Amino acid sequence: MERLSIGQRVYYPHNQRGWCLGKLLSVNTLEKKAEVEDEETRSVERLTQQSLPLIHGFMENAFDARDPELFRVSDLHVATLLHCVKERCEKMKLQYSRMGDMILSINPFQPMGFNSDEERGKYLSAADPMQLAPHVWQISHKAFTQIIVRDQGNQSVVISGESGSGKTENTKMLINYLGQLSFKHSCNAAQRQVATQVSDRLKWSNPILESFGNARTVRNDNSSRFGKYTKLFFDSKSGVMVGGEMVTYLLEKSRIIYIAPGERNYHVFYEMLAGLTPQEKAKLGGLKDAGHYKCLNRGDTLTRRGVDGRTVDDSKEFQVLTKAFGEMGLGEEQRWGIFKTLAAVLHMQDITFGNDDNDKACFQDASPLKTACDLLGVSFEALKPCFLIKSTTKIMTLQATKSEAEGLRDAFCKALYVGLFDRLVAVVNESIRPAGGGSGYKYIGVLDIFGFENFQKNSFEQMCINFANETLQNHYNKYTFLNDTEECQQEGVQCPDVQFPNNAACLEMFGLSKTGIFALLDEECGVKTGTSQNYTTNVWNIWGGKNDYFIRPKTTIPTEFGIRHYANFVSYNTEEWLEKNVDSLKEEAKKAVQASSDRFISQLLETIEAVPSDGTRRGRVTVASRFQSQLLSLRGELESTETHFIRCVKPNMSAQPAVMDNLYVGGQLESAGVLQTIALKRQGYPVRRLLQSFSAFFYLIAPRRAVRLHQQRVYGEAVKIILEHYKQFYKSWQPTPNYAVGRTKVFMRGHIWSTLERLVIRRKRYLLKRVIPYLENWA
Ligand code: AD9
Ligand code: MG
Repeated sequence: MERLSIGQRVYYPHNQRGWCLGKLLSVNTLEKKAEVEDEETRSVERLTQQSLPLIHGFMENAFDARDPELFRVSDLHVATLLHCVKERCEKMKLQYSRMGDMILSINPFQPMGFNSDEERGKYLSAADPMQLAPHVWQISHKAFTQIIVRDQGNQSVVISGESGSGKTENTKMLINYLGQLSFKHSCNAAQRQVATQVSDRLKWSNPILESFGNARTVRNDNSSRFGKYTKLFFDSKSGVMVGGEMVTYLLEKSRIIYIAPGERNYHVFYEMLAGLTPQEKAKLGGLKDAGHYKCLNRGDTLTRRGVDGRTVDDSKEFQVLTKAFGEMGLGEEQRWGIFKTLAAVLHMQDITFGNDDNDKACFQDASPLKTACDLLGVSFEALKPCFLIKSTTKIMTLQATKSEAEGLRDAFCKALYVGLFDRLVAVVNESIRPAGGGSGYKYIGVLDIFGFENFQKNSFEQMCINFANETLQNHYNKYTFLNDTEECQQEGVQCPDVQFPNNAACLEMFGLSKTGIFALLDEECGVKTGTSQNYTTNVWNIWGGKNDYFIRPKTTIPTEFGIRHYANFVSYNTEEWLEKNVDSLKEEAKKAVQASSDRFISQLLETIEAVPSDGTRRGRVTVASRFQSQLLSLRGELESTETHFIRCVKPNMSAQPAVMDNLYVGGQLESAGVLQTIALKRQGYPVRRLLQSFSAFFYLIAPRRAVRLHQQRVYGEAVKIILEHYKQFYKSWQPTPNYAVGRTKVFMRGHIWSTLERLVIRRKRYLLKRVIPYLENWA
């Protein structure tokens, strides 16, 4: 525990309310107890052994909430940072702060004036937008300047934060701004046409991809259930955006069949059912309302809230969607192909199976399948056996049980939906791809991935999502750390041995080629008799007690294990992982669809891998291995660019504007690397100031020689003298090195800066109280 005095204002950790401010009433070091009077509630809180060492003295003037640069918070502690951010969010109603080169964004959960088109215009027309208040637009501006003005290499923007923290909204703003910048740079009609066309198409791709790839979850009413990396190509001479390209990652398939309480299926189903006319619904096999379908109503939630906090009108969204189809060049035939596929998925969910005399599956009601086949233009006779037969070899045919038949039906629905999603991404790509492909152009890549998730029950999807976030975190750590080292080298300052938070061992545990958590799953999938329990036992045996990130649960039933992710501890339940890891679309089903009389539908399953009829799984590309290799290439891609980071924070769980939950946000600041970055800087030299501004700031308390040197503009020497001078008086400045004077900047530890700052403040107060009134009287 720090040395604290009774009556002092302190931050203390409260179990429910996170870091709070209070007055220290008593401390009993022998019994390891303390009492604090909370400033907000006025209640007396008794602190025990665990929280006692965490009490942290409140420092006056530790931060100025009006200052958007969080690195200038002089007391680098999570509580101080949290209170600074809280004041900016709650009192000043601000969304963005700066952390050096990064932007920290707190989801405002309401439309804000500073995000308006008018404000954007100010950034676009400013001589130097970096001088304006922090905003994601500055990241766009910076990335653009790097490739167009400074002729640097390709750029990327990584937007991270947990689910519902505002990544997707920020991504849209970033891309939109780049489109505007491109337009601003176009000098003739032809260029203007290209610039407008590309950014319009990018804009219209949003309603399509969000309808098909976003859904309401308990964390976010518009949660992205896929990752998206958008590359925007620029003509480096003119600065005009000439096209784009999108890569998507791992759309969550299970949602098409199963949704948890309080959640919805993909938006498009509700939008379509709300927006189609009764005649159109009749044409689609007699579609009913969303409430009718189990796969849509199971979550007991049929609506969602929009950006303004009000319930979204799904039928209006449907109009936007159909307009977007038109803008993307999708004709009537293709649009109907899309609706027919969606309708077929819904109808097929109504197929019911029963048991025949041999306890094997038979259709109880096959009419929904007939309807679906008619819509898909697929032969009923060809598709029917795909649900009833498990495998066929030369020797025998194995019939499916009732639950296996249901599984085969669901796999078919998932394949259709994922195929449709992939097709739409391809349509978007075709419409934005630059003439001749992207080679020869510089690009800015923007990554908006599904945020870190921790539900009550976490399955395979959550593990993939969290693994992706873990991978990005690793990129962030390395990147920040290396940048730090680089600045030291440029300034000719020796870098202290900085320990950066390294989650490499966690990533390795997932990715090792034979014993990794993913490889073990693939191996189990290759075993005919494989089960998720065997898989879990293997994971327990290999990783239990051997890796700090792995937690083996106390239970003896092997269906669970826990991972200490960078953001939080997550307990995973491994039921159905084998099925989820292997695409189980049957080859015959794929062939039946490929033979469809509808051209659009016949091409839908091209990207989907199918299982051979003999039922073997060995040697096939699994979901896990595909996802891993996708992430690996994304990683390589990011490493080849200059990355800019935007850290998004969700202020509270209930999506309320301007309310910050200390405990929740404190956790995010700590885990998202915000504090790790600061801690990292703290181990090194967190405070870095230009020599001139440092010597100007401490002019009032500088020894005479330093003042003289400052006047002669020999700032480096002046700074050295100031620091040497005060070093004599402060024990805490030992042992060295505590500071270093570089070529253009002075590097120092936080306490040196705060000591000097206190001295300056005291001197100013003295002057204000004593000298100035005296001078005034005298005048
Ligand atoms: V997830 O990982 O995809 O589940 P995101 O993408 O981080 O998540 P998203 O951008 O979808 O979160 O934001 C969640 C919700 O917060 C939005 O649907 C809006 O209702 C709200 N939001 C986010 N950003 C803003 C904003 N700049 N202004 C107003 C916002 N509301
Ligand atoms: Mg999102």
